[in-house]
Amino acid sequence: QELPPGLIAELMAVPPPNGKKLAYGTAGFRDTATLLDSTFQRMGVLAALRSIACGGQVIGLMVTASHNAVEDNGVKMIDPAGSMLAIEWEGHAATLANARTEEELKAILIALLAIAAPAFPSPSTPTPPRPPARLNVTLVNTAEEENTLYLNDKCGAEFVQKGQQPPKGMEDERDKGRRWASFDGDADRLVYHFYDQEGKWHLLDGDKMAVLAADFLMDALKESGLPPPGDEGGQAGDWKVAVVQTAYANGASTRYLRDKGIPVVFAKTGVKYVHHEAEKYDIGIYFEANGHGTVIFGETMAKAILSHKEKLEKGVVSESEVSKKEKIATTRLVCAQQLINQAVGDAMSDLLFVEAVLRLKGWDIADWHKGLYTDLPSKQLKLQVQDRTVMSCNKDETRAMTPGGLQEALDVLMASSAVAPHGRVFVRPSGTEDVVRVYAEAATPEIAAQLALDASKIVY
Ligand code: 16G
Ligand code: ZN
Repeated sequence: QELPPGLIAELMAVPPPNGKKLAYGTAGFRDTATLLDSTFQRMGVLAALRSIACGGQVIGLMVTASHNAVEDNGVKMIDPAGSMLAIEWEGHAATLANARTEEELKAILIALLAIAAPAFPSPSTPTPPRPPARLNVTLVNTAEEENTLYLNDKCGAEFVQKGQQPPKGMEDERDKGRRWASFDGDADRLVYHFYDQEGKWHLLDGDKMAVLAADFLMDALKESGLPPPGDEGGQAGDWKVAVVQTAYANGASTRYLRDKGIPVVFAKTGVKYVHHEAEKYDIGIYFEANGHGTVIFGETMAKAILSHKEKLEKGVVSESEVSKKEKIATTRLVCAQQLINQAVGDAMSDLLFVEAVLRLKGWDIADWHKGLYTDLPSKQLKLQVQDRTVMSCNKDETRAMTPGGLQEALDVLMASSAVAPHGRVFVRPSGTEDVVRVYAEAATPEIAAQLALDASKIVY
């Protein structure tokens, strides 16, 4: 197995930036655009190798810094199923990105070729793309509309969700009661927002979607009459359903789910962590507050739903009112599975799912906003620190492990009667920027802001 002639020379002509260690982070490489030329070129090469490793299937490269400002850039690799690059390959990506000399480059590429093509598998045929569906939407903040508009500049899911403010272009929207959605640059985040009757603006974030999805799917599951897993003796409740949240989930959403008997588990921030956790369930629902998320159905569950649907259709179960209801609910489960992108959170399919659920419930966005729970006010800060790596957290990032004494000091803050009830604060090092993030929530915006400020003083 040989490298294509001239490849090394081509790569050597675009050296990596001096004195910079490039890392494949939470979602690929992220940096100032001018530092990433060599990385983009090399990820092209790596994508070819990954494709060989996957039997010739299509590999994707997403080129954008997602929600970041236009000076930032990013590149992440997508596996054939549409999911994030297999974790074992993240290390290969970093090694390749940082190789400096001709010898290093050669060694790593030959090693990767050997990993990718041990037995020269024959390429499989890629699945043809499906024809696009039509949806009647009004687009705002498009590049055509205004030449000076940059990606994510005063708009986009991050601007709206983190800043808790409407995007640019919404000035005339008060009193119209319409619902709006904001995506991010690579369309894997979605948040909704609207102005109510009084002209007050409201945000519906990932937590609101998680709860809407969980409510809808739990109801459908109950009404479907789906038999329990296993051959006999089980109960319908033996199916394992859970919502996976991160520490950023609004406490009111967690409480609502638990009160309804829907299990909630926590995972580290980042799609790959929450997705991995959700895979442990028959139905795993995950949405980060920032709008990333989806629903995944386990294999046993997916099969059980389909065979139940067949049984109902064949009339094996009697034609009663009950079975009519069961049929509708089962069809909803089947359709939800087909509509939702189970490979990864996808703003477009999430939007279609939300639209469908609202339609079925007969809800407008105000009903969705009021009908489930009311968000606790929250406040986020980002702190420039000398070295964010001195800070580390436990597995689900709900507690700081180092530096020593930090969590204890935060615990003292949370125990204070001034923040009771509902006061909660946590800190974590960002996985995408050189900062430490602080999140606080409490019964009022003022208390949340004060709690965030007090926590920042402890960090400094
Ligand atoms: C990335 C992650 C997102 C996470 C965010 C946290 C993906 C596709 N994106 O954008 O899930 O919420 O990082 O950023 O995994 P932070 O570590 O800077 O707070
Ligand atoms: Zn994104």
